[in-house]
Amino acid sequence: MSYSSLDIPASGAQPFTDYTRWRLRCSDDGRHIWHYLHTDEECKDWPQSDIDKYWLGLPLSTPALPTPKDALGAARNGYTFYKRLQDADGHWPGEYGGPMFLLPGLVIGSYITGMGFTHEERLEMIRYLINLAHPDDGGWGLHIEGESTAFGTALNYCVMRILGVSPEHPTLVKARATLHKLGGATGVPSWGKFWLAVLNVYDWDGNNPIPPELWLFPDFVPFHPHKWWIHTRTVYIPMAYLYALRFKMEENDLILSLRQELYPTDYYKIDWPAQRNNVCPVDLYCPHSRLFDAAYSILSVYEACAVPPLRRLAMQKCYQLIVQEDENTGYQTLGPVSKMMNLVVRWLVDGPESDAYKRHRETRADFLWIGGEGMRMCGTNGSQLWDIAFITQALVETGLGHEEENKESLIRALGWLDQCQIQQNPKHFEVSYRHATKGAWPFSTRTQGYTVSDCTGEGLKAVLYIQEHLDFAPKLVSEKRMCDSVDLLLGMQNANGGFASYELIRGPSWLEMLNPAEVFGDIMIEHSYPECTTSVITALSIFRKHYPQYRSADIQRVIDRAVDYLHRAQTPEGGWIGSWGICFTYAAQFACESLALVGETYETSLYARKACELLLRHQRADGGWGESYKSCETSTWVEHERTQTIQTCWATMALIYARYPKADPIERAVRLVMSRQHPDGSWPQEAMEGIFNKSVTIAYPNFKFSFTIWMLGRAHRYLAELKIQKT
Ligand code: LAN
Repeated sequence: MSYSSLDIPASGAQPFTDYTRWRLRCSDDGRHIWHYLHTDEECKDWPQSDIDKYWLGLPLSTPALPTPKDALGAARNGYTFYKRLQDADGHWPGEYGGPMFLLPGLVIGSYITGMGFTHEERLEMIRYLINLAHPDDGGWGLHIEGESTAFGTALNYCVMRILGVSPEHPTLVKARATLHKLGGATGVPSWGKFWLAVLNVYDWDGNNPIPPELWLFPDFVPFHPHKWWIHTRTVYIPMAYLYALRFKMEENDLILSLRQELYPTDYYKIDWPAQRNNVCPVDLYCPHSRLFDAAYSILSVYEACAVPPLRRLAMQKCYQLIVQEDENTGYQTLGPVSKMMNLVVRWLVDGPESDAYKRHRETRADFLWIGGEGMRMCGTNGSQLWDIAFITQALVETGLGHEEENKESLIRALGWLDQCQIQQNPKHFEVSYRHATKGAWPFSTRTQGYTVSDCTGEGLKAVLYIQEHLDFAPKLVSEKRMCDSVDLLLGMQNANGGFASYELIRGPSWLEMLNPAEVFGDIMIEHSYPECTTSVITALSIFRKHYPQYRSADIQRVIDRAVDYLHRAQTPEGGWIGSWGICFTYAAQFACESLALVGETYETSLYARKACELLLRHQRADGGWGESYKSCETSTWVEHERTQTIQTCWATMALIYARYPKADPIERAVRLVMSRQHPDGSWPQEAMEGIFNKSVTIAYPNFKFSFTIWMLGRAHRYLAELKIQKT
């Protein structure tokens, strides 16, 4: 298959499609699919909703609300606006973009397997890349806030070309010059080398070995891949399969041309084996260790004499794991990278007529999102559970949930939370090395179906808040189902007392020295994370208040050990390093909440006091806080050039949880957050909120509603309490 060439304007400022024709449909268990309507008739039958308009960046006809008199009034206005963005099924859809290495997998994988895009999707993906090209040098980075890298630039260059853009388009002329300045595509990191090799514009000899035979070792071997972090192993399974085959798509004119365009030197004279460890310095976050180099020299020798029957057996095992993963997740798979790699394998083995291919095509749409700048690929099939869990807790805690006009919205949200809980273990459970899922809440949807410790914690809390605090709420989630969720959480504590993301830590920490991805940190094994740990502590603490008889001794023991971990994880300055949100402000909010639930506050605990003092040292003259994502890269506080509303909310929530005794810093933060609110109750989008693998930012645009509303409502109550105490 090839896409026809397109005549593309130089600027992406104006949409390439008619934005009044895009519609988001949420179906089943919270699937998000954007449709483009072709006729006026269709548009009349399916009018554009506020949700569509908001996410497309079109103006909403929202009235200016009465000027809020106090923080609670501002929170109320915030929810009056945000309620419009709730889907009929009860959840809040949203964009989940940020990484710039996802669209390449989507487009290259689709190109290879002959899976087309609609004309409108193509146009808006191209526009997205035109808009996201770095304004100075025209390249693309690892994520939307990062500087241009060889990875981002080479791979997104291919995307534009595959989608039909001429190499003479000004965006590509500029990007190509930047790529050549960075040394060309030979310097892309290993995941880029993989995709380029599959596309047949990079030689397989330029890749370090990815032997599928690792899966044939007995499970107890310390480096067995089932002990790796689940994202890493899930990506390496289809990679190993395709590496073993040295699969590459057939040559065509575009490929021959890309071989000229991507390299400053003659493609046919490149010394490929010498490129295996060639990574452009700008791209490099996690350099290879000596152990890595030694292990890969051995693997390279093995590669030259790999035994065919063993290799076939290993490939069979990988294929079987791929099928199991597809079936376990309704073809969503764990994430967008493995999704597209699994598709290539299923296309190769099962063929384009197979059911697997069709299911992959259907679910590919779940990862596409159209926003103001064009169409992007999301980091998962959405952040549905994560977003609904925060806003519902915020509504209950601020008291807004008790207000008549919000009751129906909360009941709908509870309905969504109820259906989202996973009630069985995966179809292929132990055989595919999965952790139990019975009782869990996932990050996105039930069908995607992965247990995440903190998503389970926050999901359980959200249900408890609504069902136990709102007398009008039905008890949709039974006690038994909450106990399932508690059982699951109790079983997820690591030996160090902390909680990891999807599973228990399975592998030894020295495995991190074998991280082959170069651009990400800490991806080889699970680690305990302060945020995941604190969500579990808070969930268990709140659960036992309502159900004190259930496994109380186990809960107590787990909480004690988790709090001990949290104490140990605090830095000497008084912070916790956030791994999934930026950064110290994010982690402080979670940590202070859990400390407070076990009775540790500013007055009673040195840990809470140090946390407050650290935060106060960073409060700015305007009353807010602002941290750059570089805090996560360097594990030290790096100021952002602008104060960030959401981080201001996280820091203030931390102070409130810790019961910081002075009103002034909280009042100043409240004023800052109120000053940023629009007259219709909404807040503008600011910098990226989330992070993963130390180096990649990711968007949580719904946070600008949940955490603002939550903080303002809580601050209102807390400041009133402080006043009473004073008098
Ligand atoms: C996420 C998103 C949510 C996040 C939290 C729940 C916030 C966290 O507390 C636990 C880890 C988790 C579930 C998480 C893990 C890594 C994800 C899935 C992501 C950051 C979203 C995208 C990212 C995934 C790895 C992106 C694909 C890239 C690869 C390197 C495979």
